[in-house]
Amino acid sequence: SWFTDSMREGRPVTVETRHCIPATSSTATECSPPTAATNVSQYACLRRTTTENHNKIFTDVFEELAENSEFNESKGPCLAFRRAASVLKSLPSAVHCLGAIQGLPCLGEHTKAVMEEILIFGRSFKVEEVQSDERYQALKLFTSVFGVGPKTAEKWYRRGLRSLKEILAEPNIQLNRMQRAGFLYYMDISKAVSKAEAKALRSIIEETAHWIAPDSKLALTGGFRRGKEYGHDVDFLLTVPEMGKEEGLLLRVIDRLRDQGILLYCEHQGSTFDMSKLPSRRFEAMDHFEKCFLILRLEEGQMEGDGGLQKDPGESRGWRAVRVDLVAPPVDRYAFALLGWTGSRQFERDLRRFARKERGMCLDNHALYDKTKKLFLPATSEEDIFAHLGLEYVEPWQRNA
Ligand code: DCT
Ligand code: MG
Repeated sequence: SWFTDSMREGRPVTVETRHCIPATSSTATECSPPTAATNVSQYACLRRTTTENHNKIFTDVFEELAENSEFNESKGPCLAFRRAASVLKSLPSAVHCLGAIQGLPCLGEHTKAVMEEILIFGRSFKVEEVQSDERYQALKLFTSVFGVGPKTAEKWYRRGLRSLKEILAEPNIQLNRMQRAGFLYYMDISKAVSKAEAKALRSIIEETAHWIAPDSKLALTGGFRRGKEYGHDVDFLLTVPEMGKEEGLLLRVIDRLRDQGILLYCEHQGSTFDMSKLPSRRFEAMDHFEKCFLILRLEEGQMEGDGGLQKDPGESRGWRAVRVDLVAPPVDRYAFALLGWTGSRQFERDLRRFARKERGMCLDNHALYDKTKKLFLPATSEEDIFAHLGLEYVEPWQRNA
């Protein structure tokens, strides 16, 4: 009520903070910036970002605004919101006043106005407007189905469809195989996957791979490698020490998973990787390695000690479905694939941008190319790649940008 009282009386409002010295002039915008703000880089690969996010109240809002911009195909604003969220995630403490973000990169007038709303009112009217928008709600719901991207979601929305039930009831809609699996396992795969579940899957797939190729290696990548407790899927890289021996391995692993009765869905993509076609001129969303997008059946009994399955209380069935991505790069591309698949997406974007803008190099999931020297830089570890880029090594758990 101190706030509403001061508003009524037209008095300026002080937002008390732990990290800023409240200015005597007492407005939300006028407290001194922490010294740390002055040396935060615009590149996520020059920042350390753990899973501990002290500014979730802002970053959640920015991520929703980014998603909305993406639905509206507003690329500029989308990137601006994503970058703002990423910078705030890297801060060592919570922002309590606008003064604290002075000098930080990637925070423009627009994003600052949103933050001011949150600081003063404890909520963002802008994001509430977005959340109550019928189109946003429908597109968010539709794209939450595995296999449904923004284009398909938009098409369904334009046909007047608003709920998943309506889509399933619409006779003229032809779902592809991936979308049918997405709907079939919707309740399970829209539930977060826990670290314990990821570890259980790791053991299962590793055992399967070893049975086929005893010298194969399975690496957990994606969010779990960055130390996240939960994810929307589980990402793995599968390799063998000898070049070329990876060919056909993934298909055999898939067959074996099917024999074990745990393969609920599989979309396999053969390798289209061709070193002679690199460096790629345009940015591609997907790399060219052999991979498969799976839905696996995880049994309660396969969970080791630390925790049961993530499912609704009262759910009696002893298994759940989990989304798994399995990628099989040739071993000489392993370091690049590992770096790329570890993410986060924002960290990867900024690594590539840094390489291009600051080093005249071209980085993707396959290779690092020096455009001045006109040569590919070899790497057997992630450390090698950071070294080529002249960057201090950033540990996976510091890449949650
Ligand atoms: N990636 C990639 N190419 C793709 C898809 C993903 O290089 N076509 C990278 C970017 C991040 C990483 O792989 C893992 O992708 P996600 O599983 O989507 O992200 P995540 O960080 O693991 O998030 P979540 O915890 O929600 O799975
Ligand atoms: Mg993932």
